[in-house]
Amino acid sequence: MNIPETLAPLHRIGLQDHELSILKHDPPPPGLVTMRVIEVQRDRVVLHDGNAEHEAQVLPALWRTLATAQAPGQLVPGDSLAVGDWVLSGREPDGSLWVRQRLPPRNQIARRHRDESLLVRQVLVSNVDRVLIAMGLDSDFSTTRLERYLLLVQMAGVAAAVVLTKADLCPDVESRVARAQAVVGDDVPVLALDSLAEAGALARAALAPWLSPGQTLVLLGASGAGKSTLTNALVPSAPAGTGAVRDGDRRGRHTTTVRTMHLTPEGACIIDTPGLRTLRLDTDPQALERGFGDVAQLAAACRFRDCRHQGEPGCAVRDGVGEQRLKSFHKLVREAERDEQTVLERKTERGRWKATGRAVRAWMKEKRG
Ligand SMILES: Nc1nc2c(ncn2[C@@H]2O[C@H](COP(=O)(O)OP(=O)(O)O)[C@@H](O)[C@H]2O)c(=O)[nH]1
Ligand SMILES: [Mg+2]
Ligand SMILES: [Zn+2]
Repeated sequence: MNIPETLAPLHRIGLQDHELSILKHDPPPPGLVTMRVIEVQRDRVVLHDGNAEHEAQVLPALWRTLATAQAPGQLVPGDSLAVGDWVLSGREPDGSLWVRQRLPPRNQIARRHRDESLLVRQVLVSNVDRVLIAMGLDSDFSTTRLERYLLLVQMAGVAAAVVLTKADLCPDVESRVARAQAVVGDDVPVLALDSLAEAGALARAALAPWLSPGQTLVLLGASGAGKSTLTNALVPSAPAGTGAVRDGDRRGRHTTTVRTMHLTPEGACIIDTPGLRTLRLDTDPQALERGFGDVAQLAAACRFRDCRHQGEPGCAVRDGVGEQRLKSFHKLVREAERDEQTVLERKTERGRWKATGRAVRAWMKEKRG
């Protein structure tokens, strides 16, 4: 990649060919500067220009446009600025910095989230090269959760690795590593480590293959999995919140939107995230089957083309994949179907109210003459 000198600082914070070609093709208007989002709060963001951090506000029109965006064929609307995004921002005469545009992301990791009664799409992080799925080898260990996180990552088209933390607390590391490896398949690396050992040196060595300059990594996993501890091991200079000061001064529900990017000494960008209480995949049943590669492959040999692999005669999937695997698949399909149902019902309901409203107005008009 041939980087113009002016963009060199951005390369240090993860700028890649995708953004470079956008910026070359469509240079930012005078006064607007390209920066990366490293933290998102409810009412403001923190940006990095490759040299320093800057607090900024976001134009309400940009929030609105993103929030109501709905990709074609997508069930649930919603897009938002996320950590990892590249944005164009400019300073006002009063010195305040405003985000005006977002460059189209190269990828997004998003989940479906129920916000009060509405189903929305919530972007967790954008423009990442690899997701490290963190899971503790203690009581946090769960192969079904691992399966779900892996699908989230793979369906976003992003590479994954599984980092099993707290190896020091687990008496049978090898068998758990083997179980995790069996769930994720041979193409996804699985490693076990003790993030606290040798002041984090062990963790840094284990993750070295993914820490090359300009790489963006994100840590995902349940609360308590050891994500912040690992971040601290990788970024000794900028401690992430392990329940310490940085997290403590953030209030209430705002905390849940904070995802912070740090630079490692090797030059990689690492994004720590808060744990997700629920992880609802943003997908439909058809895409889900494609996501379960083994199911999709076997399904071609089922006798019925619309086989649901639930005991139909001549089902190749039922015999070919493990019982647990099939159970996970059906559970996720049911979840996706329920979401579809919810959205359709709400649409019908809205339609009914509109029709009632029209009837009432017509009746009133008639009465008034
Ligand atoms: N013994 C041990 N404890 C760990 C390890 N990784 C994390 N912890 C502890 O697990 C707890 C939760 O870790 P934290 O990083 O805050 O989890 P997060 O919620 O995923 O960010 C903390 O008390 C850490 O000290 C590890 O590899 N070994
Ligand atoms: Mg944490
Ligand atoms: Zn079948």
